[in-house]
Amino acid sequence: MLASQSLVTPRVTMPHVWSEAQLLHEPAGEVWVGVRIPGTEVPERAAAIRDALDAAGAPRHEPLAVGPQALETVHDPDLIGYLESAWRDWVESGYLVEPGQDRVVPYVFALPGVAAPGRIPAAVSARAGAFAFDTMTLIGPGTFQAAVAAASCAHTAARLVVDGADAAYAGCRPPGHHAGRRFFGGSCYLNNAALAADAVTAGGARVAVIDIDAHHGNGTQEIFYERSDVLYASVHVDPGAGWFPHFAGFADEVGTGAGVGTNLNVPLAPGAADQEWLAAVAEVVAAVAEWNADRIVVSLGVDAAGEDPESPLDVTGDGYAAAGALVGSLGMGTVFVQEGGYRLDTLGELVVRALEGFERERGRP
Ligand code: SP5
Ligand code: ZN
Repeated sequence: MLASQSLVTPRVTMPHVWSEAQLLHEPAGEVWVGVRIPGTEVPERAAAIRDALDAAGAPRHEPLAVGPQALETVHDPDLIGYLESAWRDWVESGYLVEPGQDRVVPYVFALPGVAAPGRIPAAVSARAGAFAFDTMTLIGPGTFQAAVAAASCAHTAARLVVDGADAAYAGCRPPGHHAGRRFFGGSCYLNNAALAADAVTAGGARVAVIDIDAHHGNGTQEIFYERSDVLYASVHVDPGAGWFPHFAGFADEVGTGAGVGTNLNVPLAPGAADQEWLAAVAEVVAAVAEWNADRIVVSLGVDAAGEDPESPLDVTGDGYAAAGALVGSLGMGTVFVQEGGYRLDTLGELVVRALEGFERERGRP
């Protein structure tokens, strides 16, 4: 064997779809209760996951750029157009100088009753409020390019699975599951997992999105709420106990219209650890099997880990490996899409543990 080849058996063999362009998004903090604080969704997150997967032997794939047509399967063209132009308009309007704001931040919000549906303000200062649901999801010079790169990773991973791969992992960053058809927030701009899910419905497949990020994926839920061919099932910290995204993620949200019965929320109490968390993941996996899904998209956030700065759950590396195995037991083509996870010292290894658990259950094809 050549010296340059690894002597270590790969721990992860599925393709890892990754683009360096995802590092171009520098949120430079977040505005929380009106105060600019250091952000948690930093480029170092993505680099840490990339490096852990490289070390685990996962083969890297470059994504194919996703175009507007694919993005418009899950997003309103107005949101895409806004995100594309927001930074340039902000600069041209002079806000970098007066009042001296170096990121796009909303100051008014288009709540029902305040704004007619679809209204986009003339003032650039007000425009963000037509689409943003929080003040923490800032837009800078590289944000749109990085968000499109992340979406491209998800879409390419989905294509690999449609073309017959057993599984693929998309190292998406910025994350996506809080972005809805016409809104963004929660550090998310474009919904990577929803894009992957829509792509794997190819050929009429029934698709289940299993969301194990610590937070409820309110954007993914909203996008598929009326669809009968996509089941959204999520395990997350209870918004009723005071946790982000605050307004959605409750157990009584079951879908609407044709989508009734295709939305499942399993909220957990703050402090829940492996035992309760895995019981909830097992409940969701059983529901997915019962529903007769053909393909799976996993919104893989690792922020449910103990001591993650953004969540009060207490899941271990063994817990993530067991969750990966539970998903693997479904025996279906699976697209993993990265969501949150903010402990820079552990998040790469947690992702590896989840994927390794999945592949071990599958007998490493
Ligand atoms: C993708 C993802 O995991 N998004 C979750 C973002 C959750 N952000 C919630 C922020 C709540 C306020 N945190 C302020 C911490 C101050 N110490
Ligand atoms: Zn999260």
